[in-house]
Amino acid sequence: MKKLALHWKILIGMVLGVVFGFTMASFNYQQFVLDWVEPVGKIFVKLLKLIAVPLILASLIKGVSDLKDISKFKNMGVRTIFVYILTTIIAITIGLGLVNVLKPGEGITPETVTMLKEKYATSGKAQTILSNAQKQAEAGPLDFVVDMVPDNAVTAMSDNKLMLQVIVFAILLGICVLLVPEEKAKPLKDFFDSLNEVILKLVDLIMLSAPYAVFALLATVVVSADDPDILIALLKYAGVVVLGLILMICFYLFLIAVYAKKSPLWFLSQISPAQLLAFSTSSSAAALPVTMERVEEHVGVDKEVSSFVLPVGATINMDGTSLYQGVAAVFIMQVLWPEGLVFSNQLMIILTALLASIGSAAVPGAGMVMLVIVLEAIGFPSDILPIALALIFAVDRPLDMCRTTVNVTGDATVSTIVAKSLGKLGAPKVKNWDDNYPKK
Ligand code: DAS
Repeated sequence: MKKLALHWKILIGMVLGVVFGFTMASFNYQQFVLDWVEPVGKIFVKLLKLIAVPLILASLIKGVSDLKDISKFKNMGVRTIFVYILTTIIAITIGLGLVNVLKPGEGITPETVTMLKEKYATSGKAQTILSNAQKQAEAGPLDFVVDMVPDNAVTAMSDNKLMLQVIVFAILLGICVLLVPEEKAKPLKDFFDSLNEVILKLVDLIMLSAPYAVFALLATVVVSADDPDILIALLKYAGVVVLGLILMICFYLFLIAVYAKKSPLWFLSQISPAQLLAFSTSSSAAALPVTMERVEEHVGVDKEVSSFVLPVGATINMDGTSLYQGVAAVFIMQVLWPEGLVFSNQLMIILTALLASIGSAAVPGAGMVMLVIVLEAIGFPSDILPIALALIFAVDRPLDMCRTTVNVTGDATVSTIVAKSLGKLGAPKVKNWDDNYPKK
């Protein structure tokens, strides 16, 4: 029997995980899942994060040093940042258009607001998000640039949240490899070349456990979900976010068909393992090694492009997050602060959600922390911020899974388009999905 493709195995793992989660919850065995099943998912995410930094370092240094000259790198950098900003602005605009037309906030009754306020507004999670957001808000306008510059290579590589510092360090090193005489640079280039290959093989190895890991991750999400009545009250809001995210995926597929001249369905099937991991882990950083492996080996994007575009995208390009922030900010105003629904605030949301998505870390729940920045920027009353968070908290995790999937899809799309524009989009290195994976 033909071996089942990896993405089908992952999908089956996810479905079984959801079924298992609901079954265990119906028999009140949530704690069993949290004690004995959740750790499997946590180990898997830790392994993926473990290889993210060395993979970025190796592939970026190799990618930059493979460029014939620095002007090519500059050219690629400008195109990448331009397309990233453009897709993010389009994402926010789609979100704002939908939330203003469909008005999900108008269906929320005062009783629902009271119920959510009592349940979440004083919860530790809401306070944590507020305090994290406060730290972000106190930062100066250029602090995020200063934070990008590493002052210690080891600490930069020790914390996934400092991924931008690793990228800056790797780019500097890669440029210097270009500048020193070939015979001096060769040993280092060869080292990072082989390190990159070895780590990509490690990605393949880790991915063999993906179906079991997503089973654990999805079962955990299901047993940790909130009471269905709250989820139902927020269904219209969640539906508007998901509809916007689906439109964003359609926009990406349009770009793949028109600019990259590739079949959208083929493209989706090639990157689907990365999307499924993004969905299961709610972390672009955790999915990054798989996104890089799929885009390089299964889509055919040259390493010179993917090694730069994807790590940068995982940290600063979050189209799904920015769309969600646009919808959430207006939804919250529709329920709690209708007087704030003026056109100038909508324009301000576009600017601040763009900056907030750049500043959001590629980890679960980051988008909600930065949403507070967006709300504060439009003058949302700070005394009801905890209630605003309480309003959307119950459905944030499933929406985070969806928006992270769009974040990853956007990065893969932009890397394919930039590669095509630079003549660096070739044939996939891997024909069949399992060519990569160690044979039994
Ligand atoms: N979970 C974040 C990511 O990894 C996105 C978000 O929180 O909005 O992309």
